[in-house]
Amino acid sequence: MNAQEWLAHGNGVPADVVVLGAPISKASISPSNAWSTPPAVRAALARFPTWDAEHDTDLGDLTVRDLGDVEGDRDDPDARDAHARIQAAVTEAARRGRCVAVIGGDNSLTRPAMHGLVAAHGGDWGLLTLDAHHDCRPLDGGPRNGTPVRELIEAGLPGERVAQVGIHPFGNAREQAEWAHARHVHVYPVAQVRKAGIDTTLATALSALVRSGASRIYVDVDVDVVDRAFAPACPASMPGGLLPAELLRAVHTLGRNPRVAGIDITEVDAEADVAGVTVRLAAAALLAFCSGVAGRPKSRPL
Ligand SMILES: [Mn+2]
Repeated sequence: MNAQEWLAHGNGVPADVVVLGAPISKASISPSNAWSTPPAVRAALARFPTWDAEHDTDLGDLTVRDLGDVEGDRDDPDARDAHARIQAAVTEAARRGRCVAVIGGDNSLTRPAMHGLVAAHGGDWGLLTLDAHHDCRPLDGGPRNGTPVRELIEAGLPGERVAQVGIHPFGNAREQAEWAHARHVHVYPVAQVRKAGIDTTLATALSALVRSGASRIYVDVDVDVVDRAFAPACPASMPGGLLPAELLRAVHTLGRNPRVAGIDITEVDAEADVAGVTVRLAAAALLAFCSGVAGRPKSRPL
């Protein structure tokens, strides 16, 4: 059984991981066909086995459920209606399983997806982003793929319950960095990952969120956090980003963390990919997260 078959045939109730596609790209600041990515990621899973040798884990032991794709925004003037559909679908998905994994789609889906989880579970949430950007742009143009973190904070998420790993030195206007800093967002630039290592950086970021009161954590993976050489299908990826191995290690660690109840993988435009490099990385990230979930300490609730 390959990973594509594993995902297609999974029907666990409740599932350990519920997968949902969010094919949207109308809110993208740069031209993007990220709507095309969820089916491309599912197809790329056929390239992978379910066996994770590094962690001695077979994903076949994990119950998974693919709910398919939410209706996207291709036929709509903007992403607003699709955002509402994504939020409702994530709330429904959260009732069917322990972790929800949303495959985008552009990064604007992070606000409705996280709100969908908060609506399902309540509690004190934190947000951890793996992203080259703060995504704290002003909201005068409405929700875009550069605004979800600002939207979430302005809707009530305390800034100190946001941790951003992999911020790129040339990824943001000064105003956005200052906006995040003024709200006490925990920022871990890519240089810090390079110096301290991804494990230490992630442990520091997670403990900052917990110290700030987060009992549940939502993870936003914007694949443009990865170096453009390895993420050519992301409109805003740049040279000098994280390495694929660092991203995969990070999402595995996050999957293992019992506080993590949701993840999204965003910003890949499958139509702009080169040799399947980025889509296959997104597929690998989904599998690494699932392998982490499978490795959660058994004595603690998922
Ligand atoms: Mn982003």
